[in-house]
Amino acid sequence: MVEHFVNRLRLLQQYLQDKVGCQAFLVPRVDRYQGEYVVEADERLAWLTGFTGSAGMAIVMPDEVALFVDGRYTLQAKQQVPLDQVKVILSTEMSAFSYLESKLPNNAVIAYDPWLHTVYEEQQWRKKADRLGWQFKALDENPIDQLWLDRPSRPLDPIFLLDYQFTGKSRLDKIEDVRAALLKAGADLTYIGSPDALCWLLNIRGNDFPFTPLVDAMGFLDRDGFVTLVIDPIKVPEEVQHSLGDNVKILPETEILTFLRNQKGRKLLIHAPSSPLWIQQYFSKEQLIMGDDLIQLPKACKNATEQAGMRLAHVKDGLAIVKFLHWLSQNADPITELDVVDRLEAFRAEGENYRGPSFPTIAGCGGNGAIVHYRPELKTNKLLQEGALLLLDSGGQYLEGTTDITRTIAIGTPNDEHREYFTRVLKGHIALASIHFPKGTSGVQLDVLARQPLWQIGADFDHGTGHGVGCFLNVHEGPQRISKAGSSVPLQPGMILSNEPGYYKADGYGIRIENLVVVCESNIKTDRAFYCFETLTLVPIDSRLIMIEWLTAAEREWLNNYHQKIRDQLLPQLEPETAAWLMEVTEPV
Ligand SMILES: [Mn+2]
Repeated sequence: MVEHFVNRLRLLQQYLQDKVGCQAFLVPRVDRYQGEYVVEADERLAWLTGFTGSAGMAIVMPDEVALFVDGRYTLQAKQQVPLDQVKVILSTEMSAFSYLESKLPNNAVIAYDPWLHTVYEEQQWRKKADRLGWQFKALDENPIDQLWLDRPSRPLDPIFLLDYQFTGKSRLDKIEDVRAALLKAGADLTYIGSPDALCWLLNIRGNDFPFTPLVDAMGFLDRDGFVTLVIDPIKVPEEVQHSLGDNVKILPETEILTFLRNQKGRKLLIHAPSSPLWIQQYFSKEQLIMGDDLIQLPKACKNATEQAGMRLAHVKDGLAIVKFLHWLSQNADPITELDVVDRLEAFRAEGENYRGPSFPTIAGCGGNGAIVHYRPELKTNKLLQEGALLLLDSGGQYLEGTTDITRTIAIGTPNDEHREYFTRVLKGHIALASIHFPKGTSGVQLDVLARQPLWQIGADFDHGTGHGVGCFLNVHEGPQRISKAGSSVPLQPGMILSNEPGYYKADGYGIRIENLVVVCESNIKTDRAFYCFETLTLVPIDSRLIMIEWLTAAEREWLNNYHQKIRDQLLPQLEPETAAWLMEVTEPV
């Protein structure tokens, strides 16, 4: 298998030498949408090098290839790429550009595909390029696409409309709001390069990407309220086109160049971190307005219908996981991590309007649980062993909403170390879940609440505490976030985030407790605007792992109220045996 990649790399090096004439060519993992999941036709980095991780970039030089990955992927990259051809480099130890600086002469030519790099990236390059005299050369065709003879075609699945009962706001109302912001920014049109933004705006969804119901399309919103939807027309069924109405013009990708050339003298608003350089090429400096993504924030603040949908999705998800946990507690046969993944998926699939997992399920037993981005495969698959902890992080896509939940489950009897760390993680989780905070507070200010019980003993976890979550969209979305180097965007009512502190002991175990929360108006008596979180996730927390005597009265009350809420919401829909089990594991402490 590895020989494939050796051959492909050689072919590319030859092509670059013969047809491009450059000292380096950049091959990022991202596609033109800069998203987390890409369609098969855009898996260029994997095709070229064998590396299948979700982030990374290769630099191809005439006699050397380097692959830059983050800490999650060094091991995986070294297993997948031909190591005698490709040097795997940890990007936090050396950036791609420091590396280039050590390798390339002044005045070197660095080639790139302008669809795959953003305006923001280019601004960063400029600083280096000017000093070193490097020339960045945008290529009209990606050389990999020329060499990849059996490249899969782009997905042709039809798009579908998401009904008002799920979206709670019409396409026209959304367009009108975003248009108002566009006029305020003094622009004539804006580019919509994130498929989730486009899907939200037009109330459409699709089946093009794994784990997320996005459409392989981009768009432009005009100051006159027209949306140009750049998509293969074959993907738009007649009745959908009819419903989209006259405000939405379908434009085949082959005509995008003509469309852009027709924008003479008009001002384009672009959001530098999400706009590909390709778009920018067709506008003069005077025509470009660098500004905000106009859709990200309104999309993040879920309306009442979306919030109700997210609650309903969490009832269905809660039922599935409770059935799974009950099954697990009854099961006496040996089971593996992959059995866990399959069984959980089968329970989720019973839910109405379920559309599949929202990301690959993480089921890590013992030491596997300590690998934060682990996902079980045949090679790593472990039996669940007596005395170990199982970390189970999974989520579902339902027409009503998206879920993401982690539970840590004791297999048999946990030891004191497990219980002590679990209890600290739980205390942090509860502190964040029960905080009231003034309007204007951002996630970066709240992050420490979830870490304090760990910091107290010199422990920590190396991931964010919370990410934004879309509504039947991406399981990871911005601008809201709760983390150390957090976003400074204030948390606003309707935003949905995860609350997921953890603790990991390498080769030992992983602990994480993750619920989704929605930002709400606080009911404490004050003359200021105060917000709080409502927890959406409805799955019991394993009380065998809690040092009850370590909890304060308020923490015990939170746990008991949480478990009571789960009983109220789930019991009416459970079979007697499962209901009895749920009663038992949600006994007040
Ligand atoms: Mn999460």
